[in-house]
Formats: sequence, C-alpha cells, structure tokens
Amino acid sequence: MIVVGDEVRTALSTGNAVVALESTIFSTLGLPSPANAEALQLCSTAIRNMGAVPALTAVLDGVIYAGVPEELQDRVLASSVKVAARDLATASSRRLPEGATTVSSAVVIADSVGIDVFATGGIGGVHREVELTGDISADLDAIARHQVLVVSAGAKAFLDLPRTLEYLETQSVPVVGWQTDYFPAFYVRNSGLEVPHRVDDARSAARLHLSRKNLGQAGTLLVVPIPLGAELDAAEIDEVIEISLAELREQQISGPRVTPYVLAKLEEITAGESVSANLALAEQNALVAAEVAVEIAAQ
Ligand code: PSU
Ligand code: MN
Repeated sequence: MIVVGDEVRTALSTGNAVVALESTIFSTLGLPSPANAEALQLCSTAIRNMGAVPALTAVLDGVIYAGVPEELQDRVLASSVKVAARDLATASSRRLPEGATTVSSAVVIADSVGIDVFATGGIGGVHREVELTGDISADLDAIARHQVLVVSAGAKAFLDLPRTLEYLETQSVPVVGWQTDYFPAFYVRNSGLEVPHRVDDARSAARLHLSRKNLGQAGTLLVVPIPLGAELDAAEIDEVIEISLAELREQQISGPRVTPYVLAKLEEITAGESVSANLALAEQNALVAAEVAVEIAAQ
C-alpha cells in the first residue's frame, strides 16, 4: 500500500507541483551523517522555494510512502536497507521497519501516485566490466517504463558512462542536457560524451515530458551539471576511483557494497570535498526539478 503524505495529496489534487525524492542518497548508504540530514533539508527547501512540494519516498513499517511525514524522516536518515523496485513488494508484505528507496523504486512510486518529476544526485547505470558481472542498475529500466521526468547530475561516478548512454538509447529514454550538450559526470560538469538532446529552460523540459506522455512513452532523463564552484578535479576523481575499484577486486567485494566503499574513499582523499560537491549537485537538481514541475503544473 502506498500512503501519500497530506501535503503531497493536497498538491496533487489541486494540480500543484510536486517533486519526488529517493531516500538512499539521504540514508547511511548515501552520505555520512550529518551531511545526509543537511542534504534532505537543502533539497526540500529548494523545492519549496520554487513553489513545489517535496515528496520523500521510503518504506517505514512496511508502509510505502510518497511524502514521508516530517516527524518520521529521522528514521529514513538512519536506514541502511536499500529497497530497489524489485524489493518494494516484499518490503511492504514483510513490514520492513526502515527501507531507503533507490531511483528505481522511487520512480515506480512516483508514477503510481501521479507525480511527474523526480530528483536525485546520480542514477545507477551500467557498471564497468559489465561483461564479467552483468551489473546494470534497475534504475535504467525503471526510467524506461515509468512516465516520470528524472533529474540527475548524470550517473554514479564510477560507472561505464558510454555504455550507460547506449543502454538508455536502446530503451528509448531521451537523455536531455540542461543547458549543456554533454553528459555530466557527477562531480565533474562534462564527461566529454555528447547527449542527443538539450533544453535551456524549464518550459522546454516540461513540454518535452508532456509530449512523451502524449505519445504514450515513458521516462526522460534530464541531466544537470554540478554547479561551477562545486566541481571537483576530474583527474583526481578518476585516480581515486581506479584505486578503489582495484582494491574492491582484490578483496572480492562486489554488489551493493561497492558504492559505499568508493564514496568513503573519495571523501577521505578529497578531505570531505566530495561530500560538499554531492550536496551542491543534489540541491541544484532539486531546484531544477521543482522549476520544471511548476511548468508542468501550469500547462
Ligand atoms: N548515486 C550515488 N550514490 C548512491 C546512489 C546513486 O552517488 O548511493 C544510489 C541511488 O539510490 C541509485 C542507486 O538509485 O544507488 C542505484 O543502485 P544500484 O547500482 O545497486 O542499482
Ligand atoms: Mn547493481
């Protein structure tokens, strides 16, 4: 069962703008405390300042929320269980105490309650060495199947970006650069890979989403580069990622433990700058998402 928060329900029924949020990014799996709480605060405030309502998604005591009530949000921050789209039904039926949604589950929830726009930091994608592991995030298929506009700063930093773009093309997901012709690389504004489409304002993004809907097609990926002042050094990031991935291979660590490992390493080596960068891009994505949601609501 999905419970829609009071404020979100009112906004949806009166045709006002809503932006859905995933919760893995705000949990212990995404950002270290207290940066996780700060990130949730920054994103929620950015969305409100634009005139939209934030809808934090999560699972609490088996209840799937679209709009976690504020008094329960601390439990989401403390969560350490990742709930992807495949896990939603069991999380609910087994009454999972605290589950953090990923992009894939959040997009399923948003679509089923009629929320058009979703914001996150970075989506999952095709992993490097996919030919050995077969690891392709369920985020990609979820975006391809659900009528939600997903706003992100690209994909997680250590993925195979060219293959991620190929996969999105295969799935007919338009990747749209926000004021850019290039796919951003999370901590870095430009990966050097071109995107097939570009929009320069919220109205154009809203129109694109609505025409996808009219065609009976599903999700769109709007990619927003990290703000200029918050960008990290591409060479340094690459080096840390290479070292982390080699260490993971040596220790035979794979699957869900990869992301927290790489993020912790990046935080250590950049002396916390990677965390500040993550906050800055998440806030900016929330802001752009809210701007587009307001335009969609106005059309
Ligand atoms: N990007 C990050 N850190 C994360 C995630 C994305 O920089 O923790 C989370 C998001 O919730 C995304 C999920 O939906 O990882 C994808 O996980 P997987 O690769 O297991 O599908
Ligand atoms: Mn995976």
